Amino acid sequence: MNMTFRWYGEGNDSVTLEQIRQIPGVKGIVWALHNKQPGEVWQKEEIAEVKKSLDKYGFHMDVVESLNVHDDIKIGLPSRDKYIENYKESLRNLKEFGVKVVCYNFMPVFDWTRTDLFHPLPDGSTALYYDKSMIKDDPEEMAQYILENCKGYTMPGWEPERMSTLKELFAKYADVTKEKLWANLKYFLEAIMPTCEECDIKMAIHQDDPPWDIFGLPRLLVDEPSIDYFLKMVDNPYNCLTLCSGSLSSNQKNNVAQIVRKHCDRIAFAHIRNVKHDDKGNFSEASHRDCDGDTGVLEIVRAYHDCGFTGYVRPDHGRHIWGEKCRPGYGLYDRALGIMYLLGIWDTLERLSPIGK
Ligand code: DNO
Repeated sequence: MNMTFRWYGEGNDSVTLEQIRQIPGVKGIVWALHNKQPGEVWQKEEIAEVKKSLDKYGFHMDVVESLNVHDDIKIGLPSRDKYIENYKESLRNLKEFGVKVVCYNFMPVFDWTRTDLFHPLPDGSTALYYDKSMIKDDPEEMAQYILENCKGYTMPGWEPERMSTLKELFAKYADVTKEKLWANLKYFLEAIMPTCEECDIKMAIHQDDPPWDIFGLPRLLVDEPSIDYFLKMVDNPYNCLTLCSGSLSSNQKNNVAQIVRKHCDRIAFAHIRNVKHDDKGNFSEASHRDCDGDTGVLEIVRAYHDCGFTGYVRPDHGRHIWGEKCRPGYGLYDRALGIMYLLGIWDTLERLSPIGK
């Protein structure tokens, strides 16, 4: 596995590249141009700036998370073709810098959603938390609540400017049924696949988080059957997954290790994290240690190893521990502990049965 770490960029992250370099085993930085709006072309000079900062520390920049998809593409408006052309141009520019995998999602309106970004845990740390009962409320109320309780941080897709246009966004999505959303995703992927082949860049879709409809908006990639459908819908080796163990495990019926075994050749990027459920169907994020949550981290890592996985991996959301002030889920300490845990399992499996030997 090729271990990576997500970093939000110079001046935009409490974690520094110096610090990341001291986490054993990290080869590359998962990055993005976070100031760009969906639909804008990522210019070569902007990408070159990131490359310069990563080169200083010897990190690769093979994985982008995320090159976001414009709402008009998801909604299927005539203007989508223009945004698809822009997307292709960004891919061509990324290719110049050796980018191999582009993570993205196809969630309407919101990206991932939590109701509490700093939920206290019994050990005195805090973590991201999802309380089902709060989501039934009006999305505007929810957005307001999140903005007031996020301590100045935002989840991607929940930016205050975007939230101020929530009513219009919902109106635009009013006719987008699940079937239409699938068709729009197919249209988008079929349009960009030739560019991906030409650039040797894999598109790696992230599952919907949480993996069920929210606020009446359809969600597509939620379980094994929908993943099967997606991969068949555009059956091309460049149409891949970012398999997110935590997102899928928010639904306890999902068996992530089984999905890994079934589709390993189409997983370009693995997000590994742990969630813990309570009996009301709410969940909190937990340490990466298998027994601290319900995701089945050990079985998942074992499945990747059995499949001889050589793709990119990153630890996903960590708790906020040791008083760290950081982006929700994206501090240094708990993700670094996560890496050591994942590599501990991996190295043991490798010792017992080396991949390729
Ligand atoms: C959450 C992340 C997501 C992910 C996007 C991919 O922490 O995994 O925000 O980056 O959904 O487009």
